Amino acid sequence: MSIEVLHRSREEFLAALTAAGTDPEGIEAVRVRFAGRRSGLLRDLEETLKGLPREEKPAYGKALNELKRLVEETLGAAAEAASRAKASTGLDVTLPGRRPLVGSLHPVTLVRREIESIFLRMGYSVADGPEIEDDWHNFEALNIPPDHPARDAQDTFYLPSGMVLRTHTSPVQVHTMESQRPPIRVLIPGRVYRRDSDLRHSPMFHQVECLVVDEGITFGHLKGTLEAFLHGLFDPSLAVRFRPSFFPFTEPSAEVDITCVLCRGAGCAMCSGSGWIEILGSGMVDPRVFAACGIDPKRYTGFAFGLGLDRVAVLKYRLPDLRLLFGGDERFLRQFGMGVPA
Ligand code: 2NL
Repeated sequence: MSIEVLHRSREEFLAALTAAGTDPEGIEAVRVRFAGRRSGLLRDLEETLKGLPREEKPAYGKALNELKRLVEETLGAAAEAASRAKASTGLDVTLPGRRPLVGSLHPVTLVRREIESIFLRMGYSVADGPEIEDDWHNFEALNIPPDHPARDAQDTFYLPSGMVLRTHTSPVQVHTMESQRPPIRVLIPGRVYRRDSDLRHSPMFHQVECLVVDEGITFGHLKGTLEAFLHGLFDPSLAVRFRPSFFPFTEPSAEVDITCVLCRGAGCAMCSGSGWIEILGSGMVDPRVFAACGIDPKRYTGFAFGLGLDRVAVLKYRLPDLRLLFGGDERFLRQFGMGVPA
């Protein structure tokens, strides 16, 4: 009768251990249940031994010792198997290595670097500045009065502090003129922000502006610089055309067109059939801007121009949609490699 209990305990133990598999916590639970010092089943069975009639003790004691040995050895083996299984999880040293992902440069970065390289060769320096500006640097110093439409809340992101997200990179030129004496030859690329979002506009876009200040700078210097720049950026056979225009910070001002890079002047959808593409705005720095920045307008003249990098990327890489530049789609981006043709 008591021997029967030992047999049943043995079966129960083996079943429980099989169910635990190689789970270390499951195996530990089985150990506590059967071999635990305080309340394990083996301890209870030993108590039973003490109370048995003398003639039953030898057979029961022998069977109990065998059961103890079995429990001890099987638990040890199971624990060892579990730790081996854990150590080998997920490691197969014969698998081939994984190819590292190689990034690519964003088309706007490629265009920015190309423009920087053209101007660095011409002796310019490259500067940058904060994207959050005060009213003075973004507007007032640039001869944009408080009632000017460019300051309208429709165009400008105002922060609760009264500061603005810069709407152009010009504030960096203002900082440059405030802190440096001419001659100044500086190129300023950066992110700019406007409350504008549709097919052709993104609320954040990229601009490059250029500023030259010295004695005796003329509109001829501006024309020569822009032709050299645009021929270098696109191609030397392009025609460059100047149209009179207006900006609050330059006088005189000119918008600059190039031969349409898609149809080469024949007329297409990109240039609305005109054969020309507007590429930048430019002009001679207004004397009022010099005065605001602490530069003597009687002694110095200068030119400035600005263009959108995103638009240059659309033209150079023949992109069907400006928004491709802001979507972060890897299938689009990886086509640009490191700027080196495959
Ligand atoms: C455009 C027009 C332009 C400037 C930017 C400038 C900066 C200072 C003084 C005078 Cl500090 N001018 N910048 C001048 C003319 C045009 O940009 O259409 N940009 C996309």
